[in-house]
Amino acid sequence: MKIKLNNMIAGGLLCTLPGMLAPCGAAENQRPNVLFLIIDDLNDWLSVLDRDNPIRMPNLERLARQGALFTHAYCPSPVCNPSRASVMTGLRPHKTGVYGNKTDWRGALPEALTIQQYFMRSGYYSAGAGKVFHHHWDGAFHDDASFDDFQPMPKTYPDSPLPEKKLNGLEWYGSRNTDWGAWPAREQDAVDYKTASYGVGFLEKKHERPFILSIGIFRPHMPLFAPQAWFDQYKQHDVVMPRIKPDDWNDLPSGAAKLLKPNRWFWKGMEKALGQNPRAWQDMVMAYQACASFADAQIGRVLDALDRSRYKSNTIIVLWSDNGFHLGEKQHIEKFALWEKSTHVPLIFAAPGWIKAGTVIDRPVDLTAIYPTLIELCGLKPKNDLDGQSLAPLFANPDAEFPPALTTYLRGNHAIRSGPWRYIHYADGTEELYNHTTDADEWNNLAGDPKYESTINRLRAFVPKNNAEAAANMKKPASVVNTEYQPK
Ligand SMILES: [Ca+2]
Repeated sequence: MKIKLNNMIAGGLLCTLPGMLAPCGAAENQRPNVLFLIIDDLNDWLSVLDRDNPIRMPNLERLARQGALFTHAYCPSPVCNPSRASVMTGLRPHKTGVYGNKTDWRGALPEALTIQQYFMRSGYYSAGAGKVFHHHWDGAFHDDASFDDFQPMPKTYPDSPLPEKKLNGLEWYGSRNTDWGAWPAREQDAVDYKTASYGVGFLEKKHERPFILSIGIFRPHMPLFAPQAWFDQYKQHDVVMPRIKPDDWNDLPSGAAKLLKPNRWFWKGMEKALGQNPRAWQDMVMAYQACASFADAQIGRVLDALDRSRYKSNTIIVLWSDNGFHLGEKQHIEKFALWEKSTHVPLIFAAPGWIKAGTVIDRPVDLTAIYPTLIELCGLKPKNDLDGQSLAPLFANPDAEFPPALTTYLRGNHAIRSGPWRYIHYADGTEELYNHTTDADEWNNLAGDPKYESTINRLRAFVPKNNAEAAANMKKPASVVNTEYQPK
C-alpha cells in the first residue's frame, strides 16, 4: 500500500507502522483534528454499502471515496445508550453492566475516560452538538465532562400529530415515538440542521489547539420527521420495501422470543395500523428513507464546511451509526435484536494522506475499535484498558487478521460476526446460526444441524464467559413529563 506524505504529518515526528506513517510524538499543535460524526439508528440499507440499496446517501458515498469504508461493521450493542457508552468509553457492555437504554452509564463508570476526555487530557479542545451520548429524558444521559462546549438538541417532534394523520383517524399515531411525516416546513428549523450548523460555524473559526468536534445527527431515529423535500426524493407508489418470510419465526429458539417479547410493540402496532390504512407500512418505510437522506444532507453540510476550511488536510474523520434498524425484516420494527438489521452499521474513516482513498474493508469489525484507532491515528499515548483494538492494520492490509465482531444486548445475550457467519448465543443457552453467503436475510437458522457443529464450536469460543451484573438504571428526572403528544 502506497502512502502519500502530505502536510498533515510533515511537521511531526514520523514513526512507521506496517505499511503506514503515523504522526507519533507530534507536538500538540501539530496533531490532527478529529471530526467525529455519529448518526442515530442508521441501518445498512444504504447506497454507500451497496449501489442497489434504496436509501440514497451521496455524502456518505463521497466520504467513503475519500477514505476507508468498512462494509461489515457492527455495533457493540443494538440500542443507543449501551452502544454509545461502549464506543465512547471503549469498554464492552458485558464488562461494565451498561446493557439498557435506562442504565446510568456514568454512574456505573465514574472513572472511565471517554474518547473526548482522553483527547482533552492530550491537549485537545472538545466541542459537540446534537445526540452524542444517549438522548433520553431531556439530556439526562449527556456527559458534561466530555466537552469544553456543547449545543444540546432542541425538540425533535411537533406539538401534535400532523393534520393528515388526524384525517387518517389512526389512534396509533397518537404516540409521537411512532409518528412520521413532513416536518418542519423550513429546513433551518429541523433539529439536525441546527446541529450541523454548529459544526459548520465551528469549522469556520480559527482554533489555536487541535480539536475533536463531535456532531450527533438524530435522524433517522424515530419519530420520522424530515422536511418535505426529502420525502419528494422517494415516490410513494414505488417505495422499495423490505423482504419478509411469513413463517420466519418458526425456527427461532426460546432465547430470541424472550429477548424480543417486550420490544415488538412497533410491529404489533403496525399490524393493527395496516387494518385501517393498508399503506401505513409503506408510508413508514418511505419516511425512514427520507429521514436517512436528510441526515446524509446534514453530514454533507459539515463535510463541505471542512473542505472549505483551513483544517481540510489535517483532520481525521470518523463516521458511524450507533445501531441498525429493522423496517419489518424478521417481522420486527426498531432495533433491540441481535440480528444483522439491528447490528450492521456504516463505519467510515478518512485521513488525508494516511488512509488510502477508496479503501474497502470487508472484515467484520465492531465499533469498540474506534477509540484505540483514533488514539493511534492521532499519535496519542496508548490507553491499555480498552476492550477493542486499533483498525490500523486493516488500513494497511484490508485482509489482515482481526478479531470477530461482538454485539451484546442485555445480560448474557451475544452475537458473533465472523466471515460469512452470524452466531447468536442467548442467555438461556439457545442459539442461532446464519450463513450470509447464501442467506443474507437470516431466514434459515442452521443451529442444531449437525453439519455445522464444528463451526458453532469455533464461534462459541468467542462468546464471553463472564457477564457483569446489570448496572443500576437512572432515576427519571422529575422535570420529564411524558413521551406522548401533549393533549390540546
Ligand atoms: Ca440509536
